[in-house]
Amino acid sequence: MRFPEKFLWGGATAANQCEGAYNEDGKGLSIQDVLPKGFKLITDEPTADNLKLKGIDYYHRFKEDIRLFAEMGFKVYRFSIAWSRIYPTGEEEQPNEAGLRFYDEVIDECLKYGIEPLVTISHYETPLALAKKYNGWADRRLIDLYVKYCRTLFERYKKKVKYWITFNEINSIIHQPFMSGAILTPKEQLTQQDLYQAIHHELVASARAVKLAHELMPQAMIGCMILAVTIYPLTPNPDDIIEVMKLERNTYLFADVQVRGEYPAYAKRIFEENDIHLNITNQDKEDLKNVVDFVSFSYYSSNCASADPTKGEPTGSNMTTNLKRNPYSKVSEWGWQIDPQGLRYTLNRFYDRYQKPLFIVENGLGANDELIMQADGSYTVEDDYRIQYMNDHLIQVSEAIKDGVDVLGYTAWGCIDLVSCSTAEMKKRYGFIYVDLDNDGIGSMQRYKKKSFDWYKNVIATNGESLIE
Ligand code: BGP
Repeated sequence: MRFPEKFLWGGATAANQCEGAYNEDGKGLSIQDVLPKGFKLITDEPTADNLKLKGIDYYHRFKEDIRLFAEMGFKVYRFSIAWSRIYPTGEEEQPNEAGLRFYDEVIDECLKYGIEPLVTISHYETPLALAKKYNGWADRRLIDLYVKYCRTLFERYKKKVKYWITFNEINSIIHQPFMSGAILTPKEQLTQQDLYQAIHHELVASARAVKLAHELMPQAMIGCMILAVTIYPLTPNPDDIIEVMKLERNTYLFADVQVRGEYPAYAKRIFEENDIHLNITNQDKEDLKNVVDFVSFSYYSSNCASADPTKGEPTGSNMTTNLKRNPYSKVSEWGWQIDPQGLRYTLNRFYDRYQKPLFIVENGLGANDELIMQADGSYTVEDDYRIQYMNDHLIQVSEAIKDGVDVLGYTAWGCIDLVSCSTAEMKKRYGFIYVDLDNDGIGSMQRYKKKSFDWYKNVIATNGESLIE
């Protein structure tokens, strides 16, 4: 058996990339509603060219979508709750009942099919009002507002939701302070002091959410979520090895704090050398001791790094800094390097470091799909490239399991096509299900099963035995 009997197979989405209905039923604006082109903040009002305002109309079609997930045999479905549906500005006294009711329905729909909900509490969708009023996570007051929001969710869904994630890709704030941290100060002007103080606030907020979850839901499992920036040295030059070690710490720092309950030893040097003097209260230190139950992460690709910035060819990735191409890796249409073994490596590195259960909550191939008509008149996408990508990555997951790594599950990113995060376009598709909507926002929104739909269904039905080595 390649995978444990209870392995949680499934898929993942995020509210801001699929729901649409950006101003329905009392929802407030989120930072995503003003990001029509991806990361860059151009205006602070919603504009018609923002595909996320309509999304894939999941808000009105989630029943059909979850039925399709159930047809594939999903055991788990990861989705996020839009904070601004529950607290439109983040600061209301009472939560928005219509927002809570929507997620009641989503959760009930999952449970109807025996699908375990896995809820991301904050997936790049802080209420815009908190960005404008407080400069987002740069302000300590966000901690209490987030914990209040968590309490509302835990009290409402505690009988139905066992798996929770506090912040999506929490370490991405280093690269994208607005999208990840709702910090309006442009990245170029943001001091390391303010950035790391904001990071500290998020880490404390996450720990307090863990504490509260354990109090209110003793059966629950609550985890952190890390963007796995997997890096190899460009050459065996020891300078490159040390460079990789330093860059990895941009990622590990976040998991180290959330898993071990305190800042790692190397943080001291990072802070000293960057003139960072954090305001860490005694209460913060106590709060940080509430550590997560599992470590979840996204993995799409790996990169190389060199101590010499003139060496190697840059990858151009906007989620990482100064990374280089690996001559041994293939590249996706969007320039993301493809490295299935990197997933085995990443799983082992996390497990060696933490000995906590791991959850792969994002992985997949963003590609330009073509809908074609078959002989019987029905439509599909022949996405053999996606099948290959996932097959190869899942084989490496099974290798990691053989290595002894405890892997709770795997949720394929964008199991239904949705608006991309980094480029806010529709044509970068990840799904097993095609959605008829183009980059100009035109299309019927109709859903079609791709070839990978039946392929994944079979992988789940055979618990991974159908994968090809
Ligand atoms: C992660 C995000 C997701 C997602 C994915 C793919 O960083 O957590 O929200 O979209 O990346 O990225 P993209 O949509 O840019 O291809």
